[in-house]
Amino acid sequence: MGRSGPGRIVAIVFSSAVVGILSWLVYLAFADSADTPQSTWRPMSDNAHNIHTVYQVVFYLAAAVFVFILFLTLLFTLMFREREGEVAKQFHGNSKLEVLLVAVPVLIVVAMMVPSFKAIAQNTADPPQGALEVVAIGHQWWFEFQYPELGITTANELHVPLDRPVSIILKSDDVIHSFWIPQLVGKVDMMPGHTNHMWFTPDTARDDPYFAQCAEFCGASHANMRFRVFVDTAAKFEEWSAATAADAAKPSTDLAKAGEQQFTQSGCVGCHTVKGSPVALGKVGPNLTHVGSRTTVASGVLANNAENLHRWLGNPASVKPGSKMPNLGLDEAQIERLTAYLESLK
Ligand code: HEC
Ligand SMILES: [Cu+2]
Repeated sequence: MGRSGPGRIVAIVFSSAVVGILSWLVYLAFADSADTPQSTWRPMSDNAHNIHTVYQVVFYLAAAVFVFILFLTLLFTLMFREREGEVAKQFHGNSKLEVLLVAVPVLIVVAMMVPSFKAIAQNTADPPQGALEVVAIGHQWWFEFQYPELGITTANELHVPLDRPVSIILKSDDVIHSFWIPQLVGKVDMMPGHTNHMWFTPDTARDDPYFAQCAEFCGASHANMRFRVFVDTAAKFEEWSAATAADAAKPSTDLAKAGEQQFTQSGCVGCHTVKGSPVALGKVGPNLTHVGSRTTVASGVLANNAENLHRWLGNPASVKPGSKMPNLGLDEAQIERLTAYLESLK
């Protein structure tokens, strides 16, 4: 079968070159994307490493199959193409080939299955002793974080200490959401009426946040339901948790004091908690006790600054379509005061 001599060599060289160039382009695309902040190709926790190992096994096996099949397709197309004096021949009933065609895929599937089962068993095991417990609750469209042992309730920015296992208890207040920090852990569903668990041990502290987001379509602002994770050194985490467990700072400027009153008058207190305030006890929206210390507002969508707070208070739905925070029809002076108050909540 096939032809011999220079024709075959040309076909092999040509097919290899095409497949080689294609593979190189695919590789470049991936090598580049490895540095993007949501890439799972830079795992930074024990369980993220486990998941990445499975991913690599599957990815490289699939890549090998792809390259090999592409190469054979090109090669055979060239070698066995119809030409003057050549007649296409059909054959069937080659049992050696058939056994091979079943055995090789079975081996490939087993090679993917073993590390998958191992990773699933590790990731769903009980968290190690001494893990820090965090209850994460999904809301349309923001994340609430409670640290029962530290007396902290916060939102949209999760702080965890380096090298200590973190046990996440996942719940939902309304519809199904999914908790995903690509470089650290996930994704696991947050279900109404059912509690899920997972854990991870972050291995790289840094000042930059890890980006995270809801990974289960949950309505109009699903794409705007993000959060940030800060992996702090033990000392920095200690500092953060002491500050965050404390009552809110009292406003010191006249404008911020006026803002505190406005906060009650405009009914913000019915939906938001500010720890230490006798009236701000609402549980509908994010806990704002230390909102002034967060880097973002509106679940990671806006940088936390005066301009963006204006924008948010002026019309939340312009930032997040369908937002559960209503447009309260505030005038410019009211927004000014409220912004000063919110910024004072360090
Ligand atoms: C009916 C309940 C409700 C009222 C009243 C309300 N909010 Fe909200 N607020 C929410 C909800 C829900 C969110 C979360 C929205 C989201 O991120 O999708 C929110 C988010 C916020 C945020 C962003 C917090 C963060 O960490 O991302 C700020 C700031 C805020 N509200 C301030 C106010 C102020 C000031 C008032 C009063 C003028 C007010 N809210 C009134 C429900 C309410
Ligand atoms: Cu979602």
